[in-house]
Amino acid sequence: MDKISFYGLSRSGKSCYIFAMAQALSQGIQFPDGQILTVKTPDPRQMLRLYKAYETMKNGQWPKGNIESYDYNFNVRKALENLMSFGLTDFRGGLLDSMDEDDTEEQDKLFKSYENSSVLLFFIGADTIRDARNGDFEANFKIEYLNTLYGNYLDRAQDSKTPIMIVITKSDMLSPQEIEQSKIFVKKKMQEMFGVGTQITAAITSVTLGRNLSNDNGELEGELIIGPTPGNIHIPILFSLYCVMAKKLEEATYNLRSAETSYRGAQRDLSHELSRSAFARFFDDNESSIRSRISSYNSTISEEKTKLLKINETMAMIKQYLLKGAEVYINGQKQ
Ligand SMILES: Nc1nc2c(ncn2[C@@H]2O[C@H](COP(=O)(O)OP(=O)(O)O)[C@@H](O)[C@H]2O)c(=O)[nH]1
Ligand SMILES: [Mg+2]
Repeated sequence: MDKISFYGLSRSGKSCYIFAMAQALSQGIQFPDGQILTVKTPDPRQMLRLYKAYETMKNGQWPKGNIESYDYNFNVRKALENLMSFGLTDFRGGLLDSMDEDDTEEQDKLFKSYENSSVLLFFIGADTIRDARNGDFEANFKIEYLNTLYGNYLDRAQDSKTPIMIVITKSDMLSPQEIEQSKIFVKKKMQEMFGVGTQITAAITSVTLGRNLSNDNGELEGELIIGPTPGNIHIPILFSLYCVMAKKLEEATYNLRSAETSYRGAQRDLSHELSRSAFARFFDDNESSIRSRISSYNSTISEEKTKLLKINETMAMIKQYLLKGAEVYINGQKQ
């Protein structure tokens, strides 16, 4: 199972994003070829918890900060075929930036849990960015702190090439122009991730749960819009899927290359075998075992080629969606 890790301080919108995403994507989105992509948990209890949380919002209340951490797992299916299974944890509020001594152990577990992630998603609220742009010290520090957490990840991760995405939440608080300015501001603040020579894929996007949303003592005001609309909520998940598939593509390419090498080696063995005298081969005949090796490499080659073709097709489709909803940089180069 792939792991998608959520970074983000309290009230950055992580829990709300998870509830909205689960609700929107369980209904599915349609690709240009008519195929439907869905993201669903196969666990009835998780499904109920997600649904109840969404219902709370529908009924005009923001979810309360979670006092416990919850694990969720999801299957991503396209035309019913499972493309990816991923797990994510919604950590209890305040754990990531707690300075409480009592939290040290749980916090260490949290930092450790980020290891071996397939993707890192960094959540920053539009309100925080607005304050930071206005020179608010604490808001600036909050963004800075994410850089520190990323440094901590790099320190721990064996594979420091993990793709990352910055998700600006609550984008309904900003005008389209402010969203663009916020992206520029955050990219500058986290410029290490977007620099040349990193070999990593880094992306930035913005999401919202609706229009004119506000929180008045826990009451949700404004318009909640989380239907399967294009753009927005599904982008971080599509990005994750794209990254996981890119990895599968690499694996399949590697398997194909090594099967081709083995195939050529076996072909050489065969011609060597056939060039031996009939007398020698009478006592020690390798032809049939070599031929069966050749045919097994051959079937691996065609299997991997089919796999590659399919992955390529799906990735091309996801990419179209992705580039409409996110800025993606590979090794510092905008795609
Ligand atoms: N305007 C607006 N506010 C949001 C949105 N999503 C979340 N919020 C606000 O942000 C608060 C914290 O969100 P939450 O998901 O609990 O943050 P978490 O601590 O990172 O899990 C919510 O109570 C809402 O007031 C959004 O899409 N738009
Ligand atoms: Mg939360």
